[in-house]
Amino acid sequence: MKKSSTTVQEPPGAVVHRSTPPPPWQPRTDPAPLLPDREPYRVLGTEAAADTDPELLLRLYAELVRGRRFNAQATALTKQGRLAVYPSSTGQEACEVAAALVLQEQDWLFPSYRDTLAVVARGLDPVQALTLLRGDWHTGYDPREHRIAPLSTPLATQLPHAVGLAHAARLKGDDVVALALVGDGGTSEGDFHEALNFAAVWQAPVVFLVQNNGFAISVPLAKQTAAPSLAHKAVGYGMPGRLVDGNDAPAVHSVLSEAVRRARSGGGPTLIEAVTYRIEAHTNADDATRYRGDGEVEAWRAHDPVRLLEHELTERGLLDQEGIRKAADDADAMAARLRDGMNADPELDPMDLFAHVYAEQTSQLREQAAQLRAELDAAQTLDDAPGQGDAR
Ligand SMILES: Cc1ncc(C[n+]2csc(CCOP(=O)(O)OP(=O)(O)O)c2C)c(N)n1
Ligand SMILES: [Mg+2]
Repeated sequence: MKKSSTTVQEPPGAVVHRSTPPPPWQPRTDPAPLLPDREPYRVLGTEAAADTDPELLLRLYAELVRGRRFNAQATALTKQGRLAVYPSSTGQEACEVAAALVLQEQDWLFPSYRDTLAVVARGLDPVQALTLLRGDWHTGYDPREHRIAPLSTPLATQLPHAVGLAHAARLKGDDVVALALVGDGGTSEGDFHEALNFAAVWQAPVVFLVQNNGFAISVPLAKQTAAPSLAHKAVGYGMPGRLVDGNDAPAVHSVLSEAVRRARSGGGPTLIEAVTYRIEAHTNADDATRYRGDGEVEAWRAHDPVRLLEHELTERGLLDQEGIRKAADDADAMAARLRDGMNADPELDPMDLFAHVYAEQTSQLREQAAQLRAELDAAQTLDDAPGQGDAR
């Protein structure tokens, strides 16, 4: 069949679209160096272990042993009614300890509710560190004095704060790095996105450490994200993503140190995913047997951060039975001090509930404060009345 050809007549004044190639395109930064390695970085059991400073290994070991003991003691205090709630970091001690050790005094730590150990390893008094979880008084310490932000319960809200502080410090010319800790579940929050986006755009001196402990309460990672790894998320923001074995203390210390160094020297933020496992339940109020099997827990117990480092140190003759006992004794002494501190009833003024919340109190809070004041005064009058003290 003969093809008919038609000629389209352009109406007068019509814009004729001619296909021309768009302006040349290329990625704004090369994504290859931002990508995490295929395997989490490890030091223990590899050649890198021999290059690690023995003094650092011993320091890490002592802190891990104290950390393990701290977790056990804090959990016991919940059973004794001395602590309202405790989210244990048993199994995650390597991340906690390394996070505290890589920071300099002028730096800032932004912890979540699971990071009491990092806060204590940074030097905060353990009783102060547990004040919030005892439910006694706001944060329990002065964040500015210790350069430790409050232990954040609302997920990921500490991340934009860390970025803001780091950016402000840079604008002022202060030598400050912010290290922000967050869980795997926290990476699904909008605050995570906003923090990482701003951090990269501003090249803020901030490091994000995601402790991927496998769960957000009962939600496993597979239901949390379809990303190849949490570290891969970094690439979308234009910062490097690093993957590390979160139970290998010198490995976490090394990856964190490098990121902190980079941030300090103006190289911008890093996202680090530490692959670890939450050995205990989410908190003492959770029953983990309802959503995971013993086999999984046992497999991770065999990759225990304390035993891994202990093995390395004993193999290399840097630690003997006496050293192991000494570390355990030191941890026991810390636990005894913690027990004593937590068993002492704190002197509290209930009116403090209303202080330090708003710069200007709302009318509802003023009303509630007045109501509480009246109730406290009435109770006091009753107490003061002769022979009436026991009548209430
Ligand atoms: C904004 C917000 N949403 C929900 C919660 C309730 N919540 C408390 S802990 C938690 C799981 C968090 O899991 P992950 O970030 O992995 O931290 P992990 O507890 O494992 O350390 C959730 C959903 C919360 N605290 N804050
Ligand atoms: Mg988690």
